[in-house]
Amino acid sequence: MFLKKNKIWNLKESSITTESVFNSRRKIIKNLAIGSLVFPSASLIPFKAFSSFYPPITNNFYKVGRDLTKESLATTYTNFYEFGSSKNIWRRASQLKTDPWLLTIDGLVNKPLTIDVNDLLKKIGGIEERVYRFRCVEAWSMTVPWAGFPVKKILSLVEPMTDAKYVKFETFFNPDIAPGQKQKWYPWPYQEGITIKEAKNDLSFIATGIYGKELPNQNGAPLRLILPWKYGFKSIKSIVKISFVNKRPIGLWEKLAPKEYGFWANVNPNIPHPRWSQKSEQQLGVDGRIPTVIYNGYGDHVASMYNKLEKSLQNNLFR
Ligand SMILES: Nc1nc2c(c(=O)[nH]1)N[C@H]1C(S)=C(S)[C@@H](COP(=O)(O)O)O[C@H]1N2
Ligand SMILES: [Mo]
Repeated sequence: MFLKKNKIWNLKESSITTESVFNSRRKIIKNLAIGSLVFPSASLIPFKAFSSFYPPITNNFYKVGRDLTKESLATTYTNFYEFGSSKNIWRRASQLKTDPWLLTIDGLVNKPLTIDVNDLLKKIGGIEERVYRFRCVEAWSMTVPWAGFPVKKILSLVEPMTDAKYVKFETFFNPDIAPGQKQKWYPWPYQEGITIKEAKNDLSFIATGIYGKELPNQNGAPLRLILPWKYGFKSIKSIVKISFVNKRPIGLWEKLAPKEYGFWANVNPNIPHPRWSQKSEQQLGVDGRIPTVIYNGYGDHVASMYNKLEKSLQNNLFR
């Protein structure tokens, strides 16, 4: 119907099946100041102190088999509920000050750390570029070059203790600059979690850049998680804290709607979201839909992690 005649990246937020449908069900009046989207030129993206790390060297190990999404789409059609529940919050997100930016790494580690992101990148020894597919639970997808480093480098830095079972990530909390955080029905700050095993997987990535430049704020500056075999909501933006814990973290979406947004959230076309199918996806900027692939096509690298799951987590398998 509507979706066939209109491209999702041109649609009003209210007309697509999104996480925000949840809001309308709760009779929340959404802040929809939407006309048509206007795309910025790349030159509008501000440069910060760690621009000296760019452009990064490309790591071609992971193949995508798809064309890159246009940069103007990937940087203007974004989910960042701290700045509002519509996709076109990119202008508003420019209010976030991302330099300096302190990251705290704590919990069950031998060497806890609070460090500025610039110093962290120096300590880690620089960044690399990887092109990944990215699939949102709302069934849109993109293919973009991220710059950053594997999550496992954080583990080498802080040395998790043996009883650390999960890694919990937390976004900033600052309602003065992020108006979405004045909406008290969300359990701010945005949180997400993965297992230690997942954190050690080479695919798990912390992005600091996109398209050969630093991340624009709307894509999660100055550092965000990227887990290309999981639905996009796991890829938490603008991280201020990483904690090593022994209890399974509960993400913001899982807290709000546990039957719809579970812990694993591995991309799986055979398990529909309770309110829509996951069988196919709409690539940003590309006409027509393509079939969605299990683990978003990364099964060779990740499937073995899910052979033997803890009993308590099995009913939370893919959602
Ligand atoms: N802090 C925070 N991180 C977040 C979100 C958010 O609202 N807040 N949205 C998530 C969702 S639902 C998706 S699909 C991706 C979108 O990433 P992108 O805007 O860079 O495409 O970010 C994820 N990370
Ligand atoms: Mo998403």
